[in-house]
Amino acid sequence: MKEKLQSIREEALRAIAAADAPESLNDVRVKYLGKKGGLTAVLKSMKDVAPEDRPKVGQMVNETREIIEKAMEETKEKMARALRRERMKKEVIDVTLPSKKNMVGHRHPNTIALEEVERIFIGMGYEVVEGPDVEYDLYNFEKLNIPADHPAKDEQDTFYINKDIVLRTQTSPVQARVMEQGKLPIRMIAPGRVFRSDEVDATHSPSFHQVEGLVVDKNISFADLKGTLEVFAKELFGPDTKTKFRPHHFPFTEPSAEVDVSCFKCGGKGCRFCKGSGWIEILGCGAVHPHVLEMCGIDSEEYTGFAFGMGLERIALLKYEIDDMRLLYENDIRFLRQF
Ligand code: 2U9
Repeated sequence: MKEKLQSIREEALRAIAAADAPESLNDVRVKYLGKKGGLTAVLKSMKDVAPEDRPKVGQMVNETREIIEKAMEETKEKMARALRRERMKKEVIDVTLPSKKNMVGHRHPNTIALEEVERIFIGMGYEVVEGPDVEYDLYNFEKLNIPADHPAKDEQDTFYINKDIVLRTQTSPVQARVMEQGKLPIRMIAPGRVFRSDEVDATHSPSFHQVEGLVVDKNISFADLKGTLEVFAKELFGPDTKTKFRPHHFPFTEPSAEVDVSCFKCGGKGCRFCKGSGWIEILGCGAVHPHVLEMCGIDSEEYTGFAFGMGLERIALLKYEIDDMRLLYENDIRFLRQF
């Protein structure tokens, strides 16, 4: 019996030493310590051992089992340590690698254009004033010298909430409200969303944005208007930009003009971008009509003013050479992330 146990122990220790993975260690455990293992077989043959020898044999079997289990445990830990070292080598993190780039949002071209226009006029001492999108007909039209029968008031151009209330077609009502407050002088711009019943196409949208400006003080002249808009144009489109004032008509300003800037692509020689003219229209302006001053409670004998208005999308489209306004509203990330 002693020789048998000796041979089982040596054979098991050899098998443990030869094991190269936890699975083969387990095979050894099953083969020698399991229900059908060598040691269990010896225990089952105990009935053939003389009763007086059984305690001794049982002790020898237990000693053999302990030796095999200890060897297995040591080998198992050695394997685990080797496996951990292997993983530490493979799964090393290079902390010097750049971090994963998170998706960062982008400012919309309209926002960039608005912030640029606001920066220029705030730099000239203007205040930025906002007002309601839903506006009384009184402020959107009548106070601006747009009489009841004016074509702009027709339903096809204006969204009416009811006969007295509209979606504002321009941000001018904000200026009228400021003038009514009677705090003079005024130097302000009014950015905001406006609404016109237009079909959507490459240059029109029923909802778009405007920036209008208003200066009211003593002795304000058309020369002040020209000088102000020349500085604005040079700031926005570059120091070599030239401006041209073309006579025009608006009910709320007299005299009125439309302003062109020399094409910033060809410097005024004429190209595809400016359709060969060398000039690009950017805004309208004029001296505030005295009747508008009076309707807003300002004495037109003592005070004069000038005003201007521009479409914000038009500025953005020009500055970024975008040829279709609809791109500004489709929220296509491939377009927006370029800005
Ligand atoms: C008051 C008095 C006068 C605002 C002005 C324009 C000229 C103008 C258009 C530009 C493109 C509207 O977005 S657009 O279609 N606007 O040309 N706007 S003068 O004049 C005012 C405003 C308020 C009390």
